[in-house]
Amino acid sequence: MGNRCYTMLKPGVLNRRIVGEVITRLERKGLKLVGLKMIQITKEVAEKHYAEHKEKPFFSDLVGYITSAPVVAMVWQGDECVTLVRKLVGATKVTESQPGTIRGDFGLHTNCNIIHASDSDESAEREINIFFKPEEIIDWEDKTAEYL
Ligand code: FUP
Repeated sequence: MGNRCYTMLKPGVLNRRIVGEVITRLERKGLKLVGLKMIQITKEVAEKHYAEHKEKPFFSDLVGYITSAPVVAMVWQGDECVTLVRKLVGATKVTESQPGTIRGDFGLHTNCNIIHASDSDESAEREINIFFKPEEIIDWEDKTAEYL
């Protein structure tokens, strides 16, 4: 089964009309999409998700941003999934994310970072539990996996 990564397209992706384009990048890598939904996050859920940043100066802007419009919440699955998704996503700071990565190609401001991806298997588990019920994750059978 490999491991899982919680990935969230933030409001900037809907605004730019590039939901499909960003999902395509993750899909084309060969990762398996096992959970997908559009949701309006509440302030409480946003604060829980970003709890580790509670004391940071950018915290309230971050919460304000991700609750400003719906997000697209996803669970991706595959071998080394967290590491691979983070590579496709690119560095946190816009000045450091390389062209060719999602943040490098589409992001203009670090605090309006357009995509979130779990940074470890532990945070993936925690974040998936915040946003998805077990029955919303479908580990469908991939009969073409051996050809990828
Ligand atoms: P990442 O795991 O790459 O999303 O990075 P962090 O967990 O460090 O950051 C989470 C979010 O905080 C980012 F999406 C944007 C915001 N942030 C800032 O606004 N300024 C910073 O200096 C760092 C992060």
